[in-house]
This record gives sequence, C-alpha cells and structure tokens, in this order.
Amino acid sequence: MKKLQIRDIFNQIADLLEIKGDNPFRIKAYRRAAQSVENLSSDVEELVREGKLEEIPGIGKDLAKKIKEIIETGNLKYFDDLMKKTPKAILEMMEIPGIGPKTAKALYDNFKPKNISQLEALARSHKISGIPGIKDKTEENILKGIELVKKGKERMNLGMAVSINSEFVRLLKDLPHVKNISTAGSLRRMKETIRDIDILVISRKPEEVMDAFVRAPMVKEILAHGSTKSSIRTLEGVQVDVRVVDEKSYGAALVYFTGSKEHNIHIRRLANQLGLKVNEYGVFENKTGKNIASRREEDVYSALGLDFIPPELREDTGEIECAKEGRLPNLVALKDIRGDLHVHSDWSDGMHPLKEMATLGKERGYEYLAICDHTQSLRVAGGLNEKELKEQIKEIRKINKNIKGFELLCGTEVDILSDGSLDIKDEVLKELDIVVASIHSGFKQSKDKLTGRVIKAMENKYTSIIAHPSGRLIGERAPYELDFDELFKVAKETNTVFEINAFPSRLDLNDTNIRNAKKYGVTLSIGTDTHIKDQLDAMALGVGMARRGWLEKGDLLNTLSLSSLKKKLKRKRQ
Ligand code: DGT
Ligand code: CA
Ligand code: ZN
Repeated sequence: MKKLQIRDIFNQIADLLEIKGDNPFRIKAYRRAAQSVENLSSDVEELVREGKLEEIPGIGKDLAKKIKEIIETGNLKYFDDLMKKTPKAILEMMEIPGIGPKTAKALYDNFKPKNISQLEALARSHKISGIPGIKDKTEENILKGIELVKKGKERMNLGMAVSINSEFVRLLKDLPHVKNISTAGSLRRMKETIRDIDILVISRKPEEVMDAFVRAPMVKEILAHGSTKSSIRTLEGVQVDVRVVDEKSYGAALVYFTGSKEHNIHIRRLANQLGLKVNEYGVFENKTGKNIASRREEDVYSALGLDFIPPELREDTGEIECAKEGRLPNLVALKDIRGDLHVHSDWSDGMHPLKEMATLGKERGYEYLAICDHTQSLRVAGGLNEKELKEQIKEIRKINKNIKGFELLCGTEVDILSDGSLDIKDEVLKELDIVVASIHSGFKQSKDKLTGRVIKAMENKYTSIIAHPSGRLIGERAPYELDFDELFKVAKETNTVFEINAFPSRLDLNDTNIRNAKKYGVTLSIGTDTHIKDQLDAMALGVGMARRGWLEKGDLLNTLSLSSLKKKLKRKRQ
C-alpha cells in the first residue's frame, strides 16, 4: 500500500509543478519515479531499511530522501508546501474526474473561478469551450465530472450508512421503554447511496428517547430536538432523523417512512381507487373515516389487496402490480449464501495468509471461499505469475486437507488484457476451480472495444465469472461504457456468470443491471472482494443489491452447496 501512496504523492507533485509552469524535466522525473515505485517488485520499506532506494531506476538522492520521509512520517513537507501555495480553486478542480493539471490551469488562467459552482455555471453557459487547449467534449466531461463529485458529497455509500446506523440502533435499543426499532428510508430499501438515515422507534417515553439520541457520543450537531422527532449530524457529517411513533400506527408509519416516495404515491393512488386513504397513521375508509389497518406493515398492504412487499422492491418499478397478482419474487436472503466467491489473500494485495482466510470463512458458517488473487500484469497489487499461481494451488490443496466441512477454492482474479485475452495461460487456468476475470486498465476504450474485450474473455471456456463488470467507483469513477444487452446474451450462451461485487464503493453490477441480467437468464454471484477481514461483512450489501435486482435463491451461484457449485463450474469447461 505504501507504494501506492508514494506513487500518488509523486504524481500529484508533478501535477502541481505543471500548474506552476516548472521545468518540464523535473516534472517528468516525478512521473517516472512514480511509475518506478509502482512497478517495484520488492518492498519499499525494506529498501529504505537497507538504504537501497537509489537502486530504483529514476530515483536519485533527492527523491530517495523524499520516499524515506513518506515512509517514516506518512507525509512529505515539500508536497504540503506545494499544496499550500496552489490556489484552492485549482486543487478543487483537479479533484473532478476528467480535469487534469493542464485543463485546471487553463481554466484558472482564463476565468479565475472561485469554486466548483462557478465553474459549473461557466460550463453550462458554454463559456469554456473555445479557449485554447479546451475542446467541446471537455466542457461536457467537466459537467459529468462535477455531477459525480457532487453526488458523492451529498450522498454516502450504503456501507457507511449501514455502519453508522448500527451504532445508533445499538444505542437506542438498550434504552428502557424502547419496545421496537426499525430503520426506514432509502437505507431500509438498501439503495446504493443514502442521503440521510431515518429511524423509527416505538416507546411510551418519547422524550427520554429524544434526549438519549441527541446526547449520543457520535453527535456533532443537533439540527432539531422535538418531543417525538429529532435530527442530528454525526462527526462524519451524516444526518440522522429519529421519530418515535405510536405502537398502534407503527406499520403505517413504517410504510410511509420507508418510501420510496414513488412507491408511496402509487400506493395512495391505489387506495383512492378503493375508496380508502393511506397516510402515516393508517389506512382509513373514506366514507366512515374508520382506521382499518395500521399496526403492522402486512396489515397495511393487505388492506389494499396487496401481498407484503419487501422494502428493497419499493421503487414503483412493477412491485405493486406483482403484489396485486401474487407474483412477487421470493427474494434471496443472507442466510441462503453458502460462500464468498471473490476474496484476496496476502499472496497479492490482501492482508491475510491463506490459512487465516480459511478460518475466517469457516467461522462465518460458509462452505467455501474462493481465493482470487490478482495476476501478473497488475503489478501494483502484487499480481501472481503462472509459476506463483501453481504454487498457490499446491498450498491451498494442502490447507484443505486439514479442514473439515469447508474448502478454499483455488481461483484467480485474472486480468482481462486490452485485447480481451487473459493474463494467465489456459494450461494453468485449467488447474483452478474457479476463474474470475476482470478489467483493470484501458477504461477509456470505445464502447465497442470494451464490450468486445469482455465477450472475448467470456468465450474462453475457463472464465467462470466476470467481476465488477462496469468498473464504476461510486462518487469517484463513472462506469465504463459497455453494451450490457450484448454481454448478457453472450453470458447466457457461454454459461458465464456475472458478479455482484459487494465492495461498498463498487456495488457492481448495480440493481438495474442485475434485474436486466436476470431477464436474459444469466446466473449471478456475489463476491465481497475482501482484502481485510471485516470486509467479508459486505456480503450483506451484495445480498441487498441482489434483492433490489429481484433475485431469488436460484439465480445466484453462491447459494449452491459446495458439490453442486463444483458441478456447475465444470459445466462450462466441457
Ligand atoms: P434519501 O434519504 O434521499 O437517501 O432517500 P429516502 O427515501 O430515505 O428519502 P427521505 O429521507 O427524504 O424520506 C424518507 C421517506 O419518507 C421516503 O422514502 C418516503 C417518505 N417521504 C418523504 N417525503 C415524502 C413526500 O413528500 N411524499 C411521500 N408520499 N412520502 C415522502
Ligand atoms: Ca433518508
Ligand atoms: Zn478487481
């Protein structure tokens, strides 16, 4: 990881020097050094200890000193000073995907925008294109990039929301007089990003609940403190709303505050047609004003002639129609998951040795864990070459001999190279139980080319799964362009599985793509892409995505028992 930190700092120094108009040779030297460090096959910390930094190509005395400072202090004063001397607006602009140092400098020199909003206004009124060094396309890309950054700031990812929420739920649950508690809003629906957290509580002492909530140690700022509703902002800047509701209307309140807004609007329209009215207190007969359902969510739906609709489906995308006709899917649940099909070990960029991964998997009650370390072309991640992969297979088979009721699967996260070929020869892939293939470079290729790359990878009979298919990083990197309809057709034909990568910043495939994949009859799998042990928890997020994609147990590969899984994986190879 230190290598990446050094690479990033050196690249940023090069950017800042470029903005200053510094000596081009110096700028190039930083970029070259960043690359050399990234590609190092040995450990940087060890090179520092042994005083061998200057043996790295492109690293002289001065850069060696800087690397040493980064390793020893975690910072670099020279870099901090450079940052301080650069106008804030330029630094902000460079955080926008698609704006490099040249563009940032050109924008600054021409318009001196004070902040991103001013830049956005300029782009919207087409004032940007036409100035030297900036093309029409750039203006469009700037707007897209700003959108991405803004969204990232307004909304947190689901993983962060889940962990903040659980702290509050734990605190509130332990209060005396709290009878029930449930998360509502987009978090209960497991949306991939969340604006604020909504919690409902049943208690006969609302004031006590409110007091305890606003005084929680995680609270930084109290936004509102009422007798049954309060809002706070946490140290992380996240807004949390807690409402105390009456036990008698808990179900109606849950439906109302879980949303989505679109789902609620459709429900109200339906009620209207039935001569009923729905609000947060219950379902009422228009004629008599009588409350006919309110205590449990099931009752509210049933009063409207609907089956219970799981929160993840409440987006008004057909769930109400299905609930009316008794055709809702029987959604997959976390307990159906029998193993994780994408984890890393310390053989590449993971933290833990194979044996420890086996223990962790077994402790979770899993039947299997697929070890999928990176391959040789991904040098930053310590990717394995064919020889190392063969050694890893041996080691895994040895570990498996000593555990009962659990197995580490020999796998790989093989890189799909820019021409669509795989980074490991078939004769070695053949030795593995499972082959997960993914793209880690060349994101800027055309849609046709990228789609063709993935198709070619699927046509290899050893490719079991396509991992993190769209490559998006929530709030950071837009998905690359792919023709998913085409991909799903080929996946179905070739018996290739598509991954739901559950890593919080990925959640890739997303809900709409998952639902589309299912329409094509494609099987999906959930992998957490774990590098450090707690990341195994992300399986719950993956299951949330799967449920939002309307998946049932039978649509997923990792709900199979170990023996059925192995059979299914072999099928494509025949
Ligand atoms: P978020 O916070 O943007 O991630 O998404 P939500 O869905 O949590 O939205 P939020 O927190 O504004 O409101 C929570 C729920 O309350 C929402 O899902 C449905 C309900 N709600 C809020 N505003 C309205 C509204 O104007 N009409 C209706 N019918 N329901 C609303
Ligand atoms: Ca919310
Ligand atoms: Zn990957």
